[in-house]
Amino acid sequence: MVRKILCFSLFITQIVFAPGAKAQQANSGLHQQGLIIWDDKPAKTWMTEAYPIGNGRIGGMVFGGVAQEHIQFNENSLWTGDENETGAYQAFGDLYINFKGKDTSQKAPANYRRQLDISRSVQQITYTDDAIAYQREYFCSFPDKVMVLHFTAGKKGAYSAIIKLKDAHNAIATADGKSLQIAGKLDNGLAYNAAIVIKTEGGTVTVEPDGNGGSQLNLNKADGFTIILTAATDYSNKRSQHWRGEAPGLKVKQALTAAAPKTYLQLLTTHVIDYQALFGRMALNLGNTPAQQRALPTYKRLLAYKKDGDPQLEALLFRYGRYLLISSSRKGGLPANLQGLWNESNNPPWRSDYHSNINIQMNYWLAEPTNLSECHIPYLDYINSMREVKKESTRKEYPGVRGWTVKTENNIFGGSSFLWNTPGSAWYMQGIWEHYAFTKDAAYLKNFGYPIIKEVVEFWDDHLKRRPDGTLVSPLGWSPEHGPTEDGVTYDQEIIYDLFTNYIEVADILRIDKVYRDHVADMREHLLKPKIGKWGQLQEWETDRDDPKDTHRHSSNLFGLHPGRRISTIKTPELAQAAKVSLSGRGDVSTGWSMAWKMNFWARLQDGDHAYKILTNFITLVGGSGVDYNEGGGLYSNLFCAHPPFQIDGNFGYTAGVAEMLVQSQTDEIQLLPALPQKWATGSVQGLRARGDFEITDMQWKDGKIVKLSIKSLAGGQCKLRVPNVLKTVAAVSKSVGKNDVAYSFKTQAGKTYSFIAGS
Ligand code: FUC
Repeated sequence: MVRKILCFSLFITQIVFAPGAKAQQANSGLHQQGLIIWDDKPAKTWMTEAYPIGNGRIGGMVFGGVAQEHIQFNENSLWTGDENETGAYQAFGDLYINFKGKDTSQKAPANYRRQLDISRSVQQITYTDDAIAYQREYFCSFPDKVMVLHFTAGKKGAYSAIIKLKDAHNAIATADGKSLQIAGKLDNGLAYNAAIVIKTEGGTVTVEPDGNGGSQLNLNKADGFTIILTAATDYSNKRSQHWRGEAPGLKVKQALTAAAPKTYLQLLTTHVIDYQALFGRMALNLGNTPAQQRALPTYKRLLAYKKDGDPQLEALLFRYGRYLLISSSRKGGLPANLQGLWNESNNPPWRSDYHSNINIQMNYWLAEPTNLSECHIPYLDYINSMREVKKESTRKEYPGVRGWTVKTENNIFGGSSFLWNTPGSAWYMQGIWEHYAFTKDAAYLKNFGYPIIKEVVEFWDDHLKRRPDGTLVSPLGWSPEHGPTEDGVTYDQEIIYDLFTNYIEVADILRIDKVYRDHVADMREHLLKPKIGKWGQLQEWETDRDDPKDTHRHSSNLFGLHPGRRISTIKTPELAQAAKVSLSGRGDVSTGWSMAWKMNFWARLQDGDHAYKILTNFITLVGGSGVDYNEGGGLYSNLFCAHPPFQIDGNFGYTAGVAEMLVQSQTDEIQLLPALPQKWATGSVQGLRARGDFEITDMQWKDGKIVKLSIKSLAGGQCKLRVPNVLKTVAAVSKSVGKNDVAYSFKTQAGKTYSFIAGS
């Protein structure tokens, strides 16, 4: 399913521990490339200031205090609930390192620096205290299955601390040699276990009581130390095993036994190589920010953005979405939830769950276009793992139907709550289709994708209501999350249209089920079609009742424009125009994910300047408590998207939106620079992917015109391009020059790269 793709190698070299001038130089290099988020003080709040690290399964939020280091950590299968109760994603625990003799009210020293280097997925903290230079370096390793925290100092014996491991439920920490462990069971019987081991240079470590019936570690006069943390539960994504697998204590022990003998540098190198194999596949340049502004702490940079703009911050935020996906969604694990995998509460907003009416889908819009196909797999596996339990719950709600669908709120055991979101599973199928559309992996499509798509089609085959004139409507739907419940809601109709389209294409590609394929094509033909209403809008309901003043955050009636592919400015200009009218009515300011979706809509409407306007609204520092969503969305100083509160879909949707502004391929052609805003008149991108298994290995543009272009065809086949200006090439191409753009079509061979330059 997964192949190796060209890797733009970045910086494997170790940076932060280079002393003085060298470290500054290295940091300025990263600033120049837009690869650093940083702050000049420790984090006070989890949601808005702490920085995330993660390996797709274990995640940490780092506070970086001088007197006390606090790392709140998670493991993404720690859930309450079961097949019936939704439950909630849980916090796992906290690691505290209380440095002795420091005043906790102490201000950060003047040269304090806390930074997240997203080129290597490493967090670094440096400061000088009492004339001693301190350095910390943290990361979460996917290959080694551990979080690693490394402390060094400019003076021998500088570190004395009390180290505590705190369970977020009620287990006490027990000690075993130089390690601490927490182990327990949630009410649903899910067993969990986390442990740390400490390795020291010089000094001593002793175990002592923590005053709460458990143990803590007492570190004395170490020159430096490394803590290795890991966590696990006995969750398995197999219903046939009642959602339970290997004991977590065993998994924890195995990971620690394997990681502990390795040197810090070995662990770091393995991690950076693994991470960069994904992150390094893409590069983006949208213009330069003056060096002084670029070097500001991120929260100040966000403030300066409103006045001075900052193209490198815009590109950094694009990269950050990729960083967050790699950190929260890795092959073999669970998909990114509403908060990715970072969660400090046992009662988090919306359970930090999997919402099926926009949120989990939006989490994955960036996966294929931004060259992270492997990170898409957890979502697809999740869908697969839910099938059997969803079939049962669907049959209870809709007796006699085949297939399955979902409610809005979902956990990891198939349990769900809130209302039925009947097109939810059909929307999931778009993810299953897209993975094929981008990779052309026919074995995946046949063995994995097709059976799932078919059963969801069968659900609609049984559930759709046939009117006397033959029109098919989805019964009693609800346009999220407002309006009446009634037949033929546009949200439902358009998602079903998309599902049927995907099914028909899959059956054609695999040359199977011809009779059923024709039946589905006939059903698609009879679906109630989108309508244009009295103010020129794309109707949200069959009845023309849309309110032009409705600024609701959901724009579900526009699904056919994005992420669907029925509506396009080229093929269906009237519907595209109606979508534009509706979208304009919704306004430009909203909650985080809503604005991210609007960037994507405007990009699909080929209006780069409007997409950019939304993008600038999205880049707004949200202050206050950061939880009141009537205040509008934006970003916190850690660049987490503020719904508010923190919700990660906006980060992912932003990255997808930028990709959509530069390359689109949802129709049968690849459009380059379809929605380039004037502000990005000159720039370059490497590594975006297009449907048909093409990679835009290099695209450079100047004054809105492409000057250099290389496209790699990984699967062969016809390549159809639509570009803003005439190009020169040595390949045999057919060309047609239009009013606003030029279309090219040429045959490609698998593995070959095709290059173009501006010309006539
Ligand atoms: C949907 C949205 C809310 C929020 C929640 C998690 O219900 O309407 O805005 O994002 O999901």
